[in-house]
Amino acid sequence: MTGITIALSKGRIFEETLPLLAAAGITPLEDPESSRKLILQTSRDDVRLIIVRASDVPTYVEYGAADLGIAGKDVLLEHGGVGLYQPLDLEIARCRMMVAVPDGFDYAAAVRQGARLRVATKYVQTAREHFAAKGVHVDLIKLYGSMELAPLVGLSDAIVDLVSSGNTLKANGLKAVEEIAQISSRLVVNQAALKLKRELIQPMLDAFAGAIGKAA
Ligand code: PRT
Ligand code: MG
Repeated sequence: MTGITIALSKGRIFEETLPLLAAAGITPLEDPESSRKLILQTSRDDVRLIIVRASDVPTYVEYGAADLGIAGKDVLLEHGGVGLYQPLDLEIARCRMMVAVPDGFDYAAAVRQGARLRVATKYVQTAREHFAAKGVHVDLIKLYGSMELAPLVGLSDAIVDLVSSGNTLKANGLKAVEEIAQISSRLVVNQAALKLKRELIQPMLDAFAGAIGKAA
């Protein structure tokens, strides 16, 4: 393919990416929420979008199945970012990766006492590094979603999850006790594609860079 393939997930990343794409003259010809297509043509003959799971974006770009992708820092931390060039923080889909526990749980005391904590999360690698750096002993339990449920049914003492408004924690009787990372979405580029298709990719990077922070 001589054109450019951009991998992104539907939902909040797709929505918040639209103004950035528009700045590069790219308008999707279909809406991924209503269309079942996974390859979307755009207003530009030389650009197509592929719709993948948020956590799969780095994989498509790493192997060159997509030239560019847009992925949350959470996903990139967990993936490791091997083989990916990350030129731009797009400042979209912002949130924080936090440690959270039930309202009545004294996290600071548990840490002080050197207690061994069971932590449920989708972000096993990132959580392992975080707690190791703090010298906190943890048993990590891998989940694929709805982490907030785990402490409520005795699966874990704590969770590591993303928090934006805090409403999900609150609704489930949980509180955030520690920040692991500030999260926003990044543009990722396949390193070989950047060399081979620079005349197509560079103007796109410039257009995205010029549009960051200007969307509503
Ligand atoms: O949904 P799916 O399993 O396919 O994948 P995904 O959940 O990774 O995708 P998606 O589209 O939900 O999220 C894509 C990216 O958006 C993530 O990788 C983050 O970088 C970013 N993002 C920003 C968020 C949030 N904010 C967010 N609040 N991703 C998830 N959440 C969830 C969070 O996990 C928690 O369950 O929203 C809930 C908390 O929200 P508040 O507002 O109640 O605090
Ligand atoms: Mg989701």
